[in-house]
Amino acid sequence: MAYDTNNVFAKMLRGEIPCFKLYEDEHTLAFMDIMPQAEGHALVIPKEAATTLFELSDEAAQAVMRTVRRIGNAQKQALGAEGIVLMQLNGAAAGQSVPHFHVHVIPGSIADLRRP
Ligand code: DGP
Repeated sequence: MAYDTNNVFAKMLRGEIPCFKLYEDEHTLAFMDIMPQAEGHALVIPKEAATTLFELSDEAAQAVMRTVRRIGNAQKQALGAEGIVLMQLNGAAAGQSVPHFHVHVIPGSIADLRRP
């Protein structure tokens, strides 16, 4: 699937729209989710233009998971979270709404997540 350069996370990476930034390095950006499922709900994205896991390079996947672990550790420290839920949707059929690869990093338990 062709990458849509006008998606909201691509605009964020270009600095065209603001976000509550938590962490940034050469390959990744982490920021607060605008529609949090729980307190501290964060998103981690690669800077690489990838729509889903299936377009993501191995290098970007590794960098994303390194940042996910960093954010999860920060959530444990800052919020006292005992559990961290990771969620990652691929394709509109899975419910993915923003077509730029992202990992949800959510403090708490799967049992507490808001369901549609
Ligand atoms: P998904 O359903 O996995 O594609 O989740 C997309 C998430 O992106 C959803 O939890 C809300 C979040 N989101 C959408 N637009 C924005 C935005 O403009 N800013 C931020 N911070 N998050 C957004």
